[in-house]
Amino acid sequence: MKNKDVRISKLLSYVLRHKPESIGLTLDAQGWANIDELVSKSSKVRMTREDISRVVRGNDKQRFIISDDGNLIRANQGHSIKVDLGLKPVSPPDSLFHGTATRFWPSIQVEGLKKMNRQHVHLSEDEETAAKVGVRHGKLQILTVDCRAMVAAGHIFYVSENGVWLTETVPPQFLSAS
Ligand code: HQG
Repeated sequence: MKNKDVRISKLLSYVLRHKPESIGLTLDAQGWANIDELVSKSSKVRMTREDISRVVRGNDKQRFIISDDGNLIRANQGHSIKVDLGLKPVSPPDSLFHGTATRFWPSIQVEGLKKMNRQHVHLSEDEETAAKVGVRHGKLQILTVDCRAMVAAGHIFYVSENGVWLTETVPPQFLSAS
């Protein structure tokens, strides 16, 4: 991705997931922002509607989605602000993965996986994706989540538009280090 597009993508992540008010933007209850308003309010990172649709199409993780009428945009997941993504419970595979840093493992073993600043704990279908998520934090630690046992214990899973698995919390008894 070009430098300019990376800057746009980062700005979109920041305002659509975390701090819309930083540019005076308001999201609706479902997390949607009006694209024209976003274009006019984003003064530090200048962008056009065309820039936005190019960044949304080319995004490696499909982080954003544009509404069918082309007027609205929202992040598919990763929010720290409260939005209702309208996610429906989905039956997960038997196992999912979570990539984290080795230094977090002692505390995770005691507390389980918590959602920290986000709305959900994020889990991946394959170890490769989990590894990419984990190395962002330091020395990689991959954890395997026993979803079968979690479902049996009444835990609920969701999957975002871009294939990230989401759940409220993963208690330590469902985690193993690999
Ligand atoms: C850790 C990126 C200590 C947790 C990625 C993680 C993902 C604990 C960190 C998405 C803990 C939170 C989310 C506990 C959890 N004790 N540490 N009890 N419970 N943690 O960034 O899952 O590029 O909020 O293991 O690709 O790393 O932004 O979550 O290391 O999909 O689109 O606390 O963000 O996507 O870190 O990443 P994060 P995450 P984007």
